[in-house]
This record gives sequence, structure tokens and C-alpha cells, in this order.
Amino acid sequence: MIAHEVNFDGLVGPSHHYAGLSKGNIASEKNAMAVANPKAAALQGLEKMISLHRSGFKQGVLAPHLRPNIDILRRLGFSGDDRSVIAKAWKSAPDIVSKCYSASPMWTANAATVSPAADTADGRTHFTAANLCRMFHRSYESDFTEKLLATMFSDEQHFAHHSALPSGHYFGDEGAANHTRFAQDHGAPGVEFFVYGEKAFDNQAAKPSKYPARQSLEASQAIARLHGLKEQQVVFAQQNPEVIDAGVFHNDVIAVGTTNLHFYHQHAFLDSKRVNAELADKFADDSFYALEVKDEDVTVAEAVSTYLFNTQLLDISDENSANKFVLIAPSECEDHPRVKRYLDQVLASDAPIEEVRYFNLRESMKNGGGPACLRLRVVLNDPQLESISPRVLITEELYQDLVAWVEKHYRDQLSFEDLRDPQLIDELQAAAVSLEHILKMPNLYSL
Ligand code: SUG
Repeated sequence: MIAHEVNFDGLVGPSHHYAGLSKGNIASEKNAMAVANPKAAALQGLEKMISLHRSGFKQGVLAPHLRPNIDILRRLGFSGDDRSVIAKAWKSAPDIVSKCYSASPMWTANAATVSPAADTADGRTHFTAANLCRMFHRSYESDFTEKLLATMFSDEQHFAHHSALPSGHYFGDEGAANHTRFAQDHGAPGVEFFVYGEKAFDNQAAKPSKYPARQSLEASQAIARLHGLKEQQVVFAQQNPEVIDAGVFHNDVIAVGTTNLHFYHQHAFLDSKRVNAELADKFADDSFYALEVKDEDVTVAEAVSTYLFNTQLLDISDENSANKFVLIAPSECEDHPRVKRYLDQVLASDAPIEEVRYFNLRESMKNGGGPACLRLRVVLNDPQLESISPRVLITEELYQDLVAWVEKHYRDQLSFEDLRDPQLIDELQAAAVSLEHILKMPNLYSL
């Protein structure tokens, strides 16, 4: 059946700020305490969404989570009304306040792992919300993510939802950032590629030494089971521990793929040759294309600083020519002479990438989130697409409404210190109530 890959981008929430919350994410650590511009961040994200919509791609939007998460602060012993909770927590633990204000759900590649209907045993699209248990500020995202996805993809005939995996690092799961799907076309049965950072139950196995491995093999295996995937459709691969220690905290910082193209760095995996041979073998025909970037062209450090691989590969094949892709890249790639030269060479070569489009996503990039982090891919066939609310799919009208909403409710400066301002709680709640109306999702935030 014909199906579309719909990119659901996270709308950047109004509490976007820089607090250095993610160990092993070099941009986040480097920009800790910089002053953020939440309004610019949200508008940059919306600009990418509308631009892809205008180019004919199906584009969706995922609502931000409500912040601050007062419930977590109460569970940690801070009591009173909302304002007192923040005031008390700020006094003794400002860093925890920041974590409860994090706008990290904007990176929807970490919201869930999604297996399209064409791959699963029961012919439904399966979602497993990511537990994100390695980083405290992200570890409480999954409750709302589950609710949001179940609200948006509610028809049980088409969609199945699984709760996040048990918490604790043994089942650390960071969602689609470590999951790629290859298929002849989006609607055909595919090969699902799960990349993990460590075998959590095996003390002898290779692991990174400096930074945490956020995804475990055990978690990836559980998701493949839950989604009803057959062995011959699944490939598991270990990330090279050395690249995790060099700042590749998710596989989507060093590899990207869709339909029949895998674009990755030579050092991405422990055994790249074996990995690509298995992918090619399990792929339906001999059209699988592995585009490997050599260290001499772009080093791992350059890939991490420019996010060359945290790009969106969009398949633009048509009846006249199969195998054409456009790459959606952050402007950091254009500004970097060696990376730009490499991309120009790819365009001039016979590799299937035909076009590169650069976007300014600097506010998100400064926290380690590029174009690919900002989107969750959901392959939907026509009946599935018809079953979801049109109000979560970007149109000119929705775009204008969201821009006006951002202009009205967002600050253009937010520092760590600003999080102590009790007024911010009210501002964020007012923004949330107004967004429920725009997206036609009453009671989404239960306010
Ligand atoms: O989990 N940054 C996110 C970035 C996520 C990127 N996603 C993908 N690669 N798919 C993270 O490290 C930083 C927040 C701060 O420091 O304020 C943060 O959470």
C-alpha cells in the first residue's frame, strides 16, 4: 500500500534554555548558562516545517510538554502552591528547577520508536515511548509523550501504543534517534535497524568509558519484540564506543538513512562492514546504497560540531527517476569549509543525494539538537492519515496560527536565573491553554 513518511517536528516550548544538562552532548555542555531566545528557537523550527510543507512533503507537529513539571518537584519534597514549590526548590536546588523546566521534548526523534504497519505482525503501526532514563531532565518525558501519541494516533484499528520500557539504565531507550528504517519505498515491508551503545547485562562487552551509552541492546530487542518484528527484518548494531566518547550520544549524530540509502561515518559502528552487509542482505533487492564518509573527508569531531549526519534525508524519487534524495542540513554544515566541500562533492558525484538545503536552527543546535533531532518520522498509509486530526498537519493556516501564538506567548530572552521568576509559571500555563485550542486538543495539558 502507498504510504508517506510524515515528519512530526517538535514545537519548541517556551521554556527553552541552556543549562548544560546532558553529559556527553558537547554542544549542551559548551553552551551551559548562555542566554536562550525561546521565541527565535520556536520560529526557526516552524520555518523548517513550513518550508518542507511548501515543497510538498507531509509535515506534522508535536505539541510541547507543559513546564515546569511541578509534580516532580513535589515528589522530591518541595511543597505548597506552585509558586512556593518553585521558590523553595530554587533556594536549595536551582539545578533541579532547571531540569523541571527543560524544553527537551522539542527533540521528538527521542519521543518514541515507530514501526510502520507494513513491518509489524498485526499490520498496525506500533509506537513505544522512549524512557530516556539516562538523563534526569528527560526521564519524565514519557508519561506525556504516551498521552500525546495516543491522542494523536487514536484509532486502534491502525495504531498500537506501548508504554515506555522499565526505567533504569539496563533498558535505556532513546527512541527513533537510534532506529532507522530501510525499505524499497515507504509503504513496502522494511528492514528496521536498531543501534545500541552497550550490552547492559554484559560486563565484559565493549562500552564507552567517558560518556554514558544511552541505548542498550536489551531495550532495542524489547522494542523489536513488542512491535512484532520478524528476525529477518531486523538488524542490531553496536555503536563504536569511541565515537560515544567523542560526543556521539545518539546514533543519529553519526548516521542517517531512509528507503534504500544509508549515509554514515566510517567510524559509526563497531563493525561497519558486517552491519552494511547484513542490511544489504536483508533488504528486499540489490538497490541498498551505503554511502560511507571517510575520516579523511570529515572527521568524527567535525561531524559532531556540524551535525553533518543529523540531517534529514528525504526521498524525492518519482516515476522518472528512482533513488533521489534531498538532504536537510543545519547551516553549521554550510559554514564549515571542509564539510561544505564534502557535500558539494557528493552533489557532483553519482551518489543519490541531489540537493542539500540548509536551515538556521542555531537555538536548538546549541543544545545539541539538529534537523533530525527535531523530527519523529511516522510512515502513514492513506487510511491512517485520514484517521488523524488534520490540525496536527502543517498547513499555511496552522503555520500562521502557530507563529502568532509564539509571537504572543514567548520571551525573546531566557536565562537560567530567569527560571526563578514566578511569573514564568503563569506565562507557560497561558500559552498551553491557548495551544490546546489551536491544535484542537482540549484538555491535553489537564489544566
Ligand atoms: O538529549 N539536549 C538533548 C539533545 C537531543 C538530540 N536528539 C537527537 N540526537 N536525536 C539531549 O542531549 C540539552 C538540554 C540542556 O542542556 O539544557 C539536551 O537535553
